[in-house]
Amino acid sequence: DGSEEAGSMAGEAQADCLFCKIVAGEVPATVVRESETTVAFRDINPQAPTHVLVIPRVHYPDAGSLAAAEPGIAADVLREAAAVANQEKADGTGYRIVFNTGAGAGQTVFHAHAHVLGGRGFNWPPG
Ligand code: DGP
Repeated sequence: DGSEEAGSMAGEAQADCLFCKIVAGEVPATVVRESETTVAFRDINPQAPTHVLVIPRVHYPDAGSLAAAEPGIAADVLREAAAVANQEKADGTGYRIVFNTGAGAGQTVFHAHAHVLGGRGFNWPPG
């Protein structure tokens, strides 16, 4: 009925979201890949020789809500994550794709993102 405020509509850019600002080019980032629906850029605090974040251009707070609303774009994020690993030559030795979901799991930026980590070995269980 048009009563929903524009700023709160699903998938729309959020004025206070750091990753929406990176998508818009308002905050600089070292972009390594782009697609129609995603942007991939280096993490500012790398935890491995390859540490790239793949984000959807649309705003959803986490990977699960993205997948529920936009399954095609969630698949794009996964495909781009694998393409980053290949581009970084991290796929030969194995790499890790991580979606921290919720503060208790270490999520600090509430715009869905995949961490692509590679270039070293990884332990299981994770910390
Ligand atoms: P998470 O903790 O899963 O929400 O991951 C958020 C990641 O975002 C964290 O590894 C650090 C990274 N990060 C935070 N601020 C910036 C930024 O301004 N630029 C870049 N490139 N990465 C950022």
